[in-house]
Amino acid sequence: MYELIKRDGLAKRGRFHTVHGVIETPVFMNVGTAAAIKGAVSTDDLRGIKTQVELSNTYHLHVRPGDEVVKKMGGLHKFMNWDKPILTDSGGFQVFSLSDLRKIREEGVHFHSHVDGRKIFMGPEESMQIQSNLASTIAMAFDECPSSIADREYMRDSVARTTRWLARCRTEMDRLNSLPDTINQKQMLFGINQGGIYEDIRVEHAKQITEMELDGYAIGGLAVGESHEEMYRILEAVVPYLPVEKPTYLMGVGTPANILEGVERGVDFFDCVYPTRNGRHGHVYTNHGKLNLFNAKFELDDSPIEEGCQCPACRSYSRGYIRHLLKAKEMLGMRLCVLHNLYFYNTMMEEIRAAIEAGEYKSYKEKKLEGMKNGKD
Ligand code: PRF
Ligand code: ZN
Repeated sequence: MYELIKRDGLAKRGRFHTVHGVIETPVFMNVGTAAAIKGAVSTDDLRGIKTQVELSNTYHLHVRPGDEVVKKMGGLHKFMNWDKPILTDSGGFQVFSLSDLRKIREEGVHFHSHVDGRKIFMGPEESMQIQSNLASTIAMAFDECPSSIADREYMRDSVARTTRWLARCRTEMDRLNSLPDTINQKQMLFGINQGGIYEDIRVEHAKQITEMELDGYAIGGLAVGESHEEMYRILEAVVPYLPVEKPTYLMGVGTPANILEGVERGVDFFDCVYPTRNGRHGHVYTNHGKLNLFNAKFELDDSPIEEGCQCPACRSYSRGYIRHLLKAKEMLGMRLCVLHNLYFYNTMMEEIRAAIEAGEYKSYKEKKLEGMKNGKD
């Protein structure tokens, strides 16, 4: 159940109630694709860096260790020792981005595993069954994420199929939630809006999926190669057609600037691999822009990544030391950068929520963007 607490322009400050606790929104979900945050970050670490929601992937966990294994181990929460909300992505997007030799049919997608090449079939029912076995808090609908350069005709057909798949997801999720041996019988389902950069297809699809009265609505198929301006244009076109009394989730987005712009256009949930992936490469976010800690100028720098940052890296270590760890390929180097980056994102979301509550979102956003731009290194 989503509670809208305050609006500031289109920006929403909300509270999403789940069986695994409350999510304060806007929120950034921390990505742990295979039930692990890359960079040797434990769930205990997550508790210390303001993480509210962990995100894992249906496709990866189905391939390894297998969703049946996770179910036998008591579900994802118990398996990874995380009792707060978990969102699982449906597998649709990962199948399209990771596997080759895939065939899309009305019943679902036939493809080869990226681990051992074995043949796998996944359709709406399979995706729901896997997510039910994982027992996440929120399951995502099985969708097709078409290429950003798909033509109108392909996009129309694809979106129509995604809508039919959504109806099947809904039926299957209702059935699974009523079974006695289902771990989370209150599993929620979010629908996903598609339509590429075609505003009319997006809006028509948004109207159709909104009728299905799901627990939330995601906007997929963005940040797949189109420009930032195009992404913002699509958000402006489609968000007004999604219900304000439900959460809106912009999938796989993005940079701090993308998130600030998304919030301004009414988005509640975000997720992205940037903080973890960049951290593993020694790229760290600060309020004065991004730093590359491999840079020689940090060799004798005894200040923290960001002055005043309360993350586990900045509280104890200098840029110079972390640079040394990264250069020596010590795992601790990556780990500290990932912890700092996730803390940076989660703290920015906290600031965003406070700014909306204070009715000062626009000025907050502009100041934040200006700072990150000015200090560009
Ligand atoms: N669909 C699903 N997951 C996603 C996307 C999508 O379109 C995207 C696109 N940015 C990221 N993750 N199911
Ligand atoms: Zn820090």
